[in-house]
Amino acid sequence: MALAKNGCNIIFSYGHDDKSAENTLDEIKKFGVNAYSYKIDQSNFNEIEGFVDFVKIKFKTVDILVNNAGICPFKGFFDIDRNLFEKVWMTNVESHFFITQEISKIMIDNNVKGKILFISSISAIVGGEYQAHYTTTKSGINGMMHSLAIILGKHGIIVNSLEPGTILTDINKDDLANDEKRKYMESRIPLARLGIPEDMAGPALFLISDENTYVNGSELLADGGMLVNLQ
Ligand code: RM4
Repeated sequence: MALAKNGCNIIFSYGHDDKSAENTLDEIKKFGVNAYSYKIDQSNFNEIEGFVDFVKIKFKTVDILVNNAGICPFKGFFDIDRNLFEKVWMTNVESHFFITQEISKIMIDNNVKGKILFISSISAIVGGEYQAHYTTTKSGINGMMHSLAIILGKHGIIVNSLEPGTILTDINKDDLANDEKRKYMESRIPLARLGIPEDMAGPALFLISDENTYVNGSELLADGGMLVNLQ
C-alpha cells in the first residue's frame, strides 16, 4: 500500500485468500496506479515461471522487487516432518531465490538500477522453540541477500533485508491468540506493543527508495527494541 501511495505500479502475489486479494487490489487502485494480483502456491516450484511470465506481460520492466511470502506453522522440532519442512523452505527461501533470479535478469536487461528487499525476520538472528524450520529459512534469506548484494551490486542493483519483530498478521494469528504468549511477547518490547504492518512501511520504503544510494547487503531490524531487551 505504501508503494502504491508513492505512485508505484504493483503486481502482488498471494497464496489463497481471493477475497482479501481483491480488496487489496481495489485499495491499491484508489491511488491511481496500475495494479494486478496473481495467485501462486509459492511452495510449488512449477508455478514460479507462470508468475514471472505474468510480470513480463503486464510490465515492460521491474524497478523494485519485495520478496515477502513466508509461512510459519508453529511446530515442535521433533514433530516437523520432511513435507512440512520442504513446504516452509520452498515458500520462504527457494521460491524467492528463483523469482529473484528471473526478475533481476529483467532489471539487468533493461539497465534498471533497481532495489530488491527480502522480508527476513528477527528470527534470522534468534531462535524459536516452535520455529526450527522457520528460523532456518529466515537466516537462509539473509545468506542469499548477502551474496546477491555482491552479484547484483555489480549491476547497480541494491539488495537488503528487513527484519520485522513480532508483527500482528495472519502468520501468527493463532499463536498470539494464546493470551499468555501474547502478553509475554508484548513484555519483551520496550515500546510496549506488538508491531503492525504499517510499522514496516517506513523502513521498507527507505531501503527500496531513491533515497537509498549506498545501503546494500544490510539487515535492518525493525522490532520495537525486542532483541536488545534482556533485562
Ligand atoms: C517472527 C517472530 C514472531 C512470530 C513470527 C511468526 O519472526 O518470531 O514472534 O510471531 O515470526
